[in-house]
Amino acid sequence: MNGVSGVYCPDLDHLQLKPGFMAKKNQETGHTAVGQTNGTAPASAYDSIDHLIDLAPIEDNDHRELGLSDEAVCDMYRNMMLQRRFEERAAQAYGRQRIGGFLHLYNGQEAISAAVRHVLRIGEDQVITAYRDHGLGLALGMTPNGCMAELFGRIDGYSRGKGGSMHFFDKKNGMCGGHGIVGGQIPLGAGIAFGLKYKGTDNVCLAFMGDGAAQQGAVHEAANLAGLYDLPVVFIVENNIYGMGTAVDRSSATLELYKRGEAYGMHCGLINGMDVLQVYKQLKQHVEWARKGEPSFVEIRTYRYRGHSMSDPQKYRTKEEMENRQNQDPIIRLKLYLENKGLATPEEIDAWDEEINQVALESVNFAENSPFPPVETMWEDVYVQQDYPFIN
Ligand SMILES: Cc1ncc(C[n+]2csc(CCOP(=O)(O)OP(=O)(O)O)c2C)c(N)n1
Ligand SMILES: [Mg+2]
Repeated sequence: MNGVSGVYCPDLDHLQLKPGFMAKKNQETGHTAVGQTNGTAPASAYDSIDHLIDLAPIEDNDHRELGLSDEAVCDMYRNMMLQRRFEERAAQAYGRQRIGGFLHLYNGQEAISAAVRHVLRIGEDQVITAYRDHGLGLALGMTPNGCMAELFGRIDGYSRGKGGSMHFFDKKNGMCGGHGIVGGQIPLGAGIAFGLKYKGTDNVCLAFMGDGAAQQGAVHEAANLAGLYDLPVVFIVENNIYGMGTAVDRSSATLELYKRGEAYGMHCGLINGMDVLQVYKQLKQHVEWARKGEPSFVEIRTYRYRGHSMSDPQKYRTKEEMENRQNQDPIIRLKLYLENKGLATPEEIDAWDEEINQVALESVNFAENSPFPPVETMWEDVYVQQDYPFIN
């Protein structure tokens, strides 16, 4: 038993799993327990993470050469900022106990969703993700008010307050959730892609998962079928290095997760998720392939600034590691780009920031003033099919 209360985490070192690999990793990281979520951070974790998980190269991109208008790149900035401020307000509201259940924040990963916003045909293409879903929802066009009301469990939320943080859905903008079972959304994503192809469209599905989810068996079954049936899908691993408190070098036999697509006859891609233009550039190519029925398996290396959820004491990583990643913040990076290219002055950007701050604040007011759904509606919206045999 290690220090995690109530959780049995055996020390596996003596089993000599993969002698040349695990033993070395353990030496480097000082980790002693699988699923370590408590205790002190290993002294060398900072070095080992940076050494093991390189964020991948960033090119010297120019948005116009990538086919993005000035307005589009300014929109990317504003949308990333909206995601950041919205979640900061959500975290505060959680602290005031206005939000119940889990709350998993996306802070640090916003460049991915902001790029998706400009790569997709929103409303026609489909997106499915796990429980860390606020950023993608806001990027696809879900309103901050409707999202915050959903977090508060209020009737004006997207699922009338019955879905909560982990289950953001919005049919109009192609947001297919919001799923709490790790990896469970990936076969669903393959199914959505199958449907898009079956209907004869050239729309695509982006199916997101975490680095932890990438180890799930169902992911591989779905990937195999996608390769076999030439499905219009891009599987995207948002590798933020941790699955709860377990670093990816402790959960994955190999660290180049994107190469898994090779086994299923797909395009593979590795993307630096701290630069929105880089994400846009590479993701656009994968989406174009998907429209032609050529699926991809993509790994986007990123970092989450907050704990796994609000109750995570984050003892598994060091301050230095965090600071090093935050120094590469995608919002600050794009802000500098906008200024350097003369797309916006610092004063204009400050004015946007202030406006966005107000929008996020207003969403909290909106949610506070929205009623809870009536108890009688508890069993409504459970099944779509009205004559489903188990309803009564
Ligand atoms: C099937 C299943 N197993 C375990 C859990 C508990 N759990 C919730 S989140 C999580 C970690 C997933 O990490 P990752 O896929 O990297 O996503 P991230 O939280 O980093 O975005 C685990 C193990 C779960 N929800 N579902
Ligand atoms: Mg992760």
